Amino acid sequence: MTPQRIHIIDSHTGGEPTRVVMAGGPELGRGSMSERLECLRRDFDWFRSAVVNEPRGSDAVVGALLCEPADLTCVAGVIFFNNVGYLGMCGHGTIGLVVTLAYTGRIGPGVHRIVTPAGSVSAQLHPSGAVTVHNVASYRYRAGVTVDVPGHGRLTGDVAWGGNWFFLVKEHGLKLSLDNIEQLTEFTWAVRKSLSAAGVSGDGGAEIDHVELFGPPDRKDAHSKNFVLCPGKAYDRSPCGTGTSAKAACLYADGKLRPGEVWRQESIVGSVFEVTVAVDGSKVMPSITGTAFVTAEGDLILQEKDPFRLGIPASAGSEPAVLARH
Ligand code: PYC
Repeated sequence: MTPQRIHIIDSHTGGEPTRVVMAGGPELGRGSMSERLECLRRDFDWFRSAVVNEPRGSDAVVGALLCEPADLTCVAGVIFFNNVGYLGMCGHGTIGLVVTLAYTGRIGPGVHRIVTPAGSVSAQLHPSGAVTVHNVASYRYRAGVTVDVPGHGRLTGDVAWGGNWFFLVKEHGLKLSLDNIEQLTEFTWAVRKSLSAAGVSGDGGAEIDHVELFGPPDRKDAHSKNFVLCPGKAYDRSPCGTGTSAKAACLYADGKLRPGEVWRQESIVGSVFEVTVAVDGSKVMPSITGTAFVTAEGDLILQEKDPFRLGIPASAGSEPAVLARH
């Protein structure tokens, strides 16, 4: 029996991996990106698990399924996914996608439109290789929300949208460093569960599935350092594009970031994204700049007899992939 092959290109953006599926993905039809995402979730969730979960991937990998865009002004459509589910938008993943498309010769320096389930974004590939993503409209939804976190006490933060929902915390008493990842992960996971238990949500009851802690930077050229917990309990190695957008929306709302001013956000591994905002009514339009590098190109191979061909579900709780014949 011929094994199934999925052609992929891997990259990292500020340390955070992206795996772009170039060919071999399921047929999702020609609807909107939200409709195609629903089709992927409903009928082909095994594909998500096979691409990003162990033994081929890891909890940190974000997958990016390249789709033919319905809107021909866009260079690509993309659906982002991770170890437990799907992301409306992904900043580091968009930077990785642009660098990947440039690596294949499909695009060159200039501005390119990309359509995602959260809306269209444009990305500028600079001659230097850096990429600026003009992200979706971002805003602070609630300021100064206090929750009880069992074992940790009361904690106050902001709820903001940057393409995903975030709870952003400045006062937490934890050291933001790589040798403290375990404690940071357990703490932010407890925060996420407490938000859910207390009924604290994003607009329209949306689940807050990212938690972001801030502290002083280690780098002299940065304004702040962060730790970002992603939905599947992995931490973002990059400063998180959507998280930095949510941060910029809060800074703007507090009068601490003016349109056009640069904020440099350092990640837990020491990489940096720059963000500026333009204002659109009560929301901001963030532009995130970062760099990515291609790390691998090849085929994933799904052999019929391999009991783990559809991946090992992440411990943070995705459904076991359906072992369908495909
Ligand atoms: O860069 O937006 C981002 C992101 C979301 C989850 C992981 N990275």
